[in-house]
Amino acid sequence: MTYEAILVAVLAIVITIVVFLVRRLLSSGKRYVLLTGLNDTGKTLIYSQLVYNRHVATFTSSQDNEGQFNTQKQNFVTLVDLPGFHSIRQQFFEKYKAASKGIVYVVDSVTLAQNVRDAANVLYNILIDPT
Ligand SMILES: Nc1nc2c(ncn2[C@@H]2O[C@H](COP(=O)(O)OP(=O)(O)OP(=O)(O)O)[C@@H](O)[C@H]2O)c(=O)[nH]1
Ligand SMILES: [Mg+2]
Repeated sequence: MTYEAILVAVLAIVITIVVFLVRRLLSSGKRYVLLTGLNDTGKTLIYSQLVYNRHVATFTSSQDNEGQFNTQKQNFVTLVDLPGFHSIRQQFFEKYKAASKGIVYVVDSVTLAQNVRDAANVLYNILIDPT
């Protein structure tokens, strides 16, 4: 093997390590998985099933719920159930979006046909958010 080939290989390894470390550093502050969507789509119900393993009677949320979900691989994910009511939905999304590593957008297949325009708008605004 020539000297240049060894140099290129070492350089490739160094770049890979640097990219890996930078990505880890950038994602280290991200710890939430958000449950969002229109109101009455079943977010709080899904949250209570995943966090408490219980099916509860719910009411329209006016606050956020934060809890730990234990995945099959014994990792804990901090799940956040956000209120879906239109006048408060955005403020709660703003509160968590920068620290979120994933977003679950919940739609209710029964009511989607009536709400498809709103559901699409809210999803579109999430997808174009530069954060
Ligand atoms: N959408 C939906 N609702 C269900 C389902 N099964 C039961 N529900 C009931 O429908 C209601 C809506 O559920 P929630 O989980 O409170 O809805 P949400 O998305 O948290 O609503 P907001 O907090 O207003 O954003 C509750 O009364 C549920 O118990 C289901 O499969 N889909
Ligand atoms: Mg709710």
